[in-house]
Amino acid sequence: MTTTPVHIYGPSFSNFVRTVMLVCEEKQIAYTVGFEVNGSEITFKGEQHLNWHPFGKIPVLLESKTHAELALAETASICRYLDTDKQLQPSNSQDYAKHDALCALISIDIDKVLVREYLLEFSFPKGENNSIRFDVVKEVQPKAAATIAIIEKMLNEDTALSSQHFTIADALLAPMLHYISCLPAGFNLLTDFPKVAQYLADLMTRPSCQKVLITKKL
Ligand SMILES: N[C@@H](CCC(=O)N[C@@H](CS)C(=O)NCC(=O)O)C(=O)O
Repeated sequence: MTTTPVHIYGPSFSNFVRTVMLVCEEKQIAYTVGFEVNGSEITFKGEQHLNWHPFGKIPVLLESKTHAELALAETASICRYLDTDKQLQPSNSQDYAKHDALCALISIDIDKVLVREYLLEFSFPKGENNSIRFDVVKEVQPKAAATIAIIEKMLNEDTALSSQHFTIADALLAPMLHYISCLPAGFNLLTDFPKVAQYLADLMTRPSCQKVLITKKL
């Protein structure tokens, strides 16, 4: 692809930034990560960021080539771009399409419940004096558990997740599940879902996951 490292704009604690980091690790693509680009801090949701991503989301992949500069938004699209030899995606066209749909389900619906509605209340609490609103957590918990149950069901079926081959779908899901597994007892929903717990344990044997999925703070 390129000898100059790609840059992943965004903080390394973000689940989606971690997804791109995992893909870079798996593919041995050199990368840097953070809000600093070429020595300058690029303000989150500032003019430059909004030029790269109209909704000011992260990550944005930045790549400099001799003749062109690329700023690419949207995690799954970034991952597909980096996966030039398609090693992280099924080759059969139907399986390829199903994997693509799975990536959308994970990055839209699963992320919405597990990260936006559940995990973020622990990491960026919105209660008084920045305290965790346990009433909010308790209200969302059944929905979050139902979402993990959907993943458990997927693991019983023939999906890209259940294969032994690491895919972009795994890279999308692993950071979310890892953060859930780091929650205190009673909130770590994985304990009720043995297949999901085993799936994460298997992923955590990979050097990429051991390197990227480290801190507990989202
Ligand atoms: N559809 C986007 C979603 C990315 C996203 O939601 N990123 C979060 C951080 S993990 C973010 O930018 N949050 C800030 C915001 O929504 O304003 C993608 O798949 O890349």
